[in-house]
Amino acid sequence: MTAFDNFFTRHGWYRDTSLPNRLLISRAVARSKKIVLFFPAFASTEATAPLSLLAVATPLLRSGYRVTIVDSTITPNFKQRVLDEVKDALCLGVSLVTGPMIRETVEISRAVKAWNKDFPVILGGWHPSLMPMQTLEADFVDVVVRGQGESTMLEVVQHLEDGASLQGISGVGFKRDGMIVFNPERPLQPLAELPPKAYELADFDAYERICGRRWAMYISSLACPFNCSYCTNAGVYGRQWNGLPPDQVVEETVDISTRYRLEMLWIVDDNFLVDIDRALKIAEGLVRTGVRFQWSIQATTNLTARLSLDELRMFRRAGLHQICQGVDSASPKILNLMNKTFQDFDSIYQSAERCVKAGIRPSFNIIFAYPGEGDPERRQTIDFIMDVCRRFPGAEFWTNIFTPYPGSPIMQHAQENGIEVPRTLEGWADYFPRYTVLPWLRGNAHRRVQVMRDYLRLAFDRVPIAKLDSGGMARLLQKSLSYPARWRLDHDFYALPFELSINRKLKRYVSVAKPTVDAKQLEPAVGANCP
Ligand code: B12
Ligand code: SF4
Repeated sequence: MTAFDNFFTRHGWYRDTSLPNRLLISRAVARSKKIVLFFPAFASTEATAPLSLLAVATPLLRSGYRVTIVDSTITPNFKQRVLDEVKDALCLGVSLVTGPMIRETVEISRAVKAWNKDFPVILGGWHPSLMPMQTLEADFVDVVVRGQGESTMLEVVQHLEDGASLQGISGVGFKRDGMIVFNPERPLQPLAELPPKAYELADFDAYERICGRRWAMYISSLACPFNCSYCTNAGVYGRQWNGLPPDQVVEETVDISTRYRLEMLWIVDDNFLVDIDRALKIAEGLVRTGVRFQWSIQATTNLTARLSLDELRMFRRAGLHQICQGVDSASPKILNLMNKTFQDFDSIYQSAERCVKAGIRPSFNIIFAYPGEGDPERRQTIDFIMDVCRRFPGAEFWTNIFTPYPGSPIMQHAQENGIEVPRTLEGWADYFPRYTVLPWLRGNAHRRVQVMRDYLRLAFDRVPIAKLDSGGMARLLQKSLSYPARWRLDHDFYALPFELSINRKLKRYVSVAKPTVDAKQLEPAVGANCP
């Protein structure tokens, strides 16, 4: 999005397009009380109910609408299902982030439009929020909702039902008489003012069949006070952190986990530990209830390191089993470029040591090939990973190749450095960290980093959310491959990677429950947003 787009979509404006001159809300569309929400597959086995749609659903349900969620991950014939469901519905809402989810968004929206070109298709979530103009330019999209969707979607639906214009609904972009119209942004609502998520709509049995584990996402706070240069969060949620009161978190998490018999909750807050007193009260409250379920959080290393060993042990007693933390690089130069100066190496080591001692798994994220990272900086990071994993067995690292997202501070710089920015909504479908080839990391250099990442996966254990059962023998063989993998990483030697082909063969014996709609078997993306 250009600065121009940004300004005008923020304050509201009109733009003439060469779109066919038609009213968005055709009188031909049934005035139904039924809303269909679609969640496209996100190429991961970490299947659970989409929190975004559960959030959007509550105000609709409370206002008397019926909501049907079709999640492609648990619905093999999802296209037909959506087409059947929309027949007597008022509109279709789709939630998506930048990347592969766009593929099915386009497929479904086009199919719906082929059935009835006047049927309203509404897109919401991170990608439409960050690229509202380009998203709305797609001929199969009628409305984009920017930012929080609870109140906006309800208002959109009410206006559609009444056949009224969407003019005046903040946070909405839409088409009218061949024009793209953006209303002003909707001010952010603190989480405490938002209604609880409609977990009752989730088919947890179906998710469990795919993932092998019964779990859900929960959100207890919004935003993050930091501003890492690769992060999109400030672009949508600002930097004004706000959280739910501890009692509410305890009550809701206990209720959800018992009601739906959940084994685990992933608390998706950007930075759960911003208010340490609140976090401690949540843990104390959970200990007091005596209800046991596992939970994991995302937090920065500097905040994790502020917790003493005793406090971490208390968190463990409360069920906390994993803290995802974005280390991102072990090069001070790169951390500086990432605007991550709040993180120092002492705190990373302290966090790893205390978490492991307390029985909490420290999960660290790494980003390779950030602009400015050369071989020496990458080597520093590998050495650091090896050191932490050897000194603190149980610590784990998840790596990605840098992918600049629209709305992040680094995006402009990345473009100047030759990153090709897709020009259409569909163009963003292949924009994905696992495939990313950067202008400064192509060909052999790119292959080398991918092989190195494969060896890192082999060298040290990691625990994904999805249950992967490799069987005793395969596990033993995989374990034995970890030693040559470590040797290679220590010596920076990746030629003739025969261990990787053995491992790939072994993986054939691993029974992975996977979404039938996901054609590519990809590494599970746990802790995608570890700060
Ligand atoms: C959980 C999560 C995941 C899970 C998703 C699991 C699932 N079943 O949904 C998993 C692990 C799969 C995942 C994967 C990835 N993720 Co992710 N993930 C998140 C996380 C941490 C929480 C999302 C969430 O549920 N929030 C709570 C809900 C309530 O809020 P929400 O999603 O913002 O929804 C609200 C609004 O957006 C809006 N809305 C959303 N949908 C809709 C739909 C309609 C119709 C309407 C009206 C409104 C609306 O209303 C909602 C309520 O207010 C966010 C970070 C964050 N702070 O949100 C990153 C985040 C969404 N992920 C991100 C990324 C980059 C990824 C990955 C590419 C990471 C990777 N390394 O592979 C992959 C991509 C997946 C794919 N294949 O496309 C980015 C997205 C950036 C972008 N431009 O789109 C985020 C923002 C992290 C970040 N800061 O960079 N992720
Ligand atoms: S990457 Fe994490 S720590 Fe950095 S700004 Fe984003 S959410 Fe905050």
